[in-house]
Amino acid sequence: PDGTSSTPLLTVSQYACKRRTTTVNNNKILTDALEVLAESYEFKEIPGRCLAFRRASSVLKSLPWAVRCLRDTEGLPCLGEHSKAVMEEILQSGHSFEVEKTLSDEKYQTLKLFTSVFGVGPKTAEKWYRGGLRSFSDVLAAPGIHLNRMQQSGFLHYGDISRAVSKAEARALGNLIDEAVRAVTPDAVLALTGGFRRYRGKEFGHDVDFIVTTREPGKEEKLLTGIIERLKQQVSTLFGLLLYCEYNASTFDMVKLPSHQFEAMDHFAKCFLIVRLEGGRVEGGLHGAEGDGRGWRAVRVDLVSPPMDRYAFALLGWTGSRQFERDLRRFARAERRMLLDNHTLYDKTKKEFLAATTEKDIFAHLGLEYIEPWQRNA
Ligand code: TTP
Ligand code: MN
Ligand code: MN
Ligand code: MN
Repeated sequence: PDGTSSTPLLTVSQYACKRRTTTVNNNKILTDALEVLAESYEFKEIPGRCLAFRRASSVLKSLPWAVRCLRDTEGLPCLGEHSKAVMEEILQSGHSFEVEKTLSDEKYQTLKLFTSVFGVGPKTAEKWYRGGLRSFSDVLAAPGIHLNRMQQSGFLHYGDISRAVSKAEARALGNLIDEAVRAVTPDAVLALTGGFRRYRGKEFGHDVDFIVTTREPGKEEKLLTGIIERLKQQVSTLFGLLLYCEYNASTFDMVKLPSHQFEAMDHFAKCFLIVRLEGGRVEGGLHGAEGDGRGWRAVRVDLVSPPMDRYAFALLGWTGSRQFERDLRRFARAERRMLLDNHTLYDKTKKEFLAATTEKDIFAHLGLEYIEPWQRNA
């Protein structure tokens, strides 16, 4: 190497599960732009285009160097003509006309705002938009709009739960959940998953995700309901700890083959919570309408409870990132004739389920090099 070229010496795989992606993003200006377009095609329900922009963005995130001109990207996978045109414009002028137009588009802005509320997905956001609603006050004042319990909590705690969760807050929550878990079953297994398992350098997440299970077969569901009961009973300075709780019972059925859908929800018992965390004055104090003059904040927490023999699959599936998971499944299917989801790995050639007790077992079954959680930020 003569040091004059910044092009990669090693080939970059089209699969995120064959790349190492930390939270250090050397191409943030480009990936932010591509993700705006991905999101706008998601709102428009054009999944193919959405995915194309997400893949392009993900490849750029994995690069240990900054793209300076389009020539630097020669040989990189997943960069289509459209993505390249957007990149070229930004590299040359600092802006992309299409991205700026999208960002100033009323529909994009409104759907982005509405989907930022806990419990409001693209379908509901679209319906509200078509009904002429443009702001939260429009929604809250509109006659005939029924908000479900989740959405009501989403609006009630909007300021707090749209504010990033710090590592210190995630740790405090871990202690709180751990205490509840120990009180129910001393031999339970509790592990941090989701974004906070992937971040090393990065300090913030949008919620805190945990896997909880027990070595006693069939007891994992009771464990989860036990933890919820315990949290409900716990009071801190006159207030309950649980501000919101949606519990989904297990619909897990071993006979089912892994789903072909990428975004399919898994069938384990789980709950989506909003927890009241005391001592919220971490990292520069509280902000926003809710924050002033209080010593607490609301935090989103997810708990999932797989049976112990499904633990490795659930951990791998919940650690993310979403793009990493999509490509793990795509790789399994296209390159190995295997079906992977949060519950199982099925070999279509051998017609058998492959057992795993650790994530490493699953990577090995797939013939993939092990990728550490903090390298899965695809
Ligand atoms: P999220 O908590 O939504 O995302 P994240 O933790 O990766 O990032 P953030 O900091 O923004 O919270 O989901 C975590 C992972 O769990 C994600 O890869 C998707 C997966 N997941 C499932 O597999 N099944 C589910 O039912 C849900 C809700 C998530
Ligand atoms: Mn998360
Ligand atoms: Mn998220
Ligand atoms: Mn989550």
